[in-house]
Amino acid sequence: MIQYYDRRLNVVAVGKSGVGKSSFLNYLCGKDVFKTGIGEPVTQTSFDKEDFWGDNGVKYTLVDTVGLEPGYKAENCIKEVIEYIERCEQSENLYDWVHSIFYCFAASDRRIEPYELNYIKILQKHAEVVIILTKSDAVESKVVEDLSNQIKQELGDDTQIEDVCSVTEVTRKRESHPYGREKVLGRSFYGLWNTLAQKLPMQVAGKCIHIKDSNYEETNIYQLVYTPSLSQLGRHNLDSDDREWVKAKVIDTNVIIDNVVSELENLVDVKWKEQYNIIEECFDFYKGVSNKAPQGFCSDSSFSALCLLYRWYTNEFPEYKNSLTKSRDQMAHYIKEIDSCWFFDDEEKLRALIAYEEWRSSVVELAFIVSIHIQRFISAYSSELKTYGSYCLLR
Ligand SMILES: Nc1nc2c(ncn2[C@@H]2O[C@H](COP(=O)(O)OP(=O)(O)OP(=O)(O)O)[C@@H](O)[C@H]2O)c(=O)[nH]1
Ligand SMILES: [Mg+2]
Repeated sequence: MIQYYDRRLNVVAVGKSGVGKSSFLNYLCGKDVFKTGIGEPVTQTSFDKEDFWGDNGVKYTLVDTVGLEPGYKAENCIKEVIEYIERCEQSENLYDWVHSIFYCFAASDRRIEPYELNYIKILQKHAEVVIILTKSDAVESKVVEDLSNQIKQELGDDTQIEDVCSVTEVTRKRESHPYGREKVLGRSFYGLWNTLAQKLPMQVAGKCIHIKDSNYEETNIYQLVYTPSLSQLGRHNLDSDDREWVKAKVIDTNVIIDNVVSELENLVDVKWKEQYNIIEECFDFYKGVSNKAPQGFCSDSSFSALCLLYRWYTNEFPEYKNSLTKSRDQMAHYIKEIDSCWFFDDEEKLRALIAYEEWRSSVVELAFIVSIHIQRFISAYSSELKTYGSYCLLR
């Protein structure tokens, strides 16, 4: 089993300038390490880090970012955060990934604007997002309730939201003391499993979907499902340009299909087994903090999806491959015949068109079946991991 030395949960705080990101991170780790203040954007550099140990024995790495300023700058900041997440994902060690984003929103702003909801939706595609309603001490509880409802209405009922106060503040009107830390740290717990559920299936099967063609450009297996007919492309006259196009297309498609096949083999034989180390490590991590964690990966829906894929691959695929080769050779033959004569009659052209159609339908069928198998595996695997995640967290 792979040994991971530095077990931890990585959390990145994101949000508009001045909402209290740095104060909140200071409150979480119990130290004044991130600079805070009023007015001009205070935090000037992104991705400054601080480690601390939570009371549950879990190590956290907190990451601060520059505040989102309206317009172009905000979009750039979001892009930088996503690039940071992707950089972290390059690592094979799951404790290097970003597990949660704390999207901070000041409750005192009362209503969240559509552009911010949009940022959250974008970030959700890259990591688990917990929405932190900062400065909740400054508003009535009804405001927090309305805001939570608004967010849930827009982003779904299962959106994770927590209201907090990060500072001690005594004014003539009120006396505020920090609260919300434990709940937030508990929520960040979902992060590791959910990142696994989000990333692992794609990491394992992604290469069967995104494939390099003969020009080393990335194409997608679903694109093959929509391989167009020559009349859809306006190439049914088969003049010399069209014939060149058909030849190039066949070469391209062959490369793609060969690559899909070798990736399928890799998925079934190698990659799937490698995953178990990561999953086991994740189990171990959760067992360390919750005795409710299941002993092992015992559901087998992703495994049976993979078995179906394997069965198809060994029993039926050769037949598909055969008919593909046959129709491809036939088409090459007709195209060559047309190529070699100055005047060809309609019948010759028709034979070539029929041959293209036969080839196209074998490509479409093959791509369709592979896509269905891969999709079935990805969704089974992802929901299985999510289920384990929630099981581990039932306390
Ligand atoms: N009342 C109250 N004030 C807060 C809270 N959190 C932060 N503040 C105040 O809000 C101001 C801004 O806090 P920061 O933590 O610097 O905000 P930031 O989001 O890091 O800001 P930038 O670095 O500029 O993006 C500071 O004066 C904090 O004292 C809170 O929960 N309650
Ligand atoms: Mg700051």
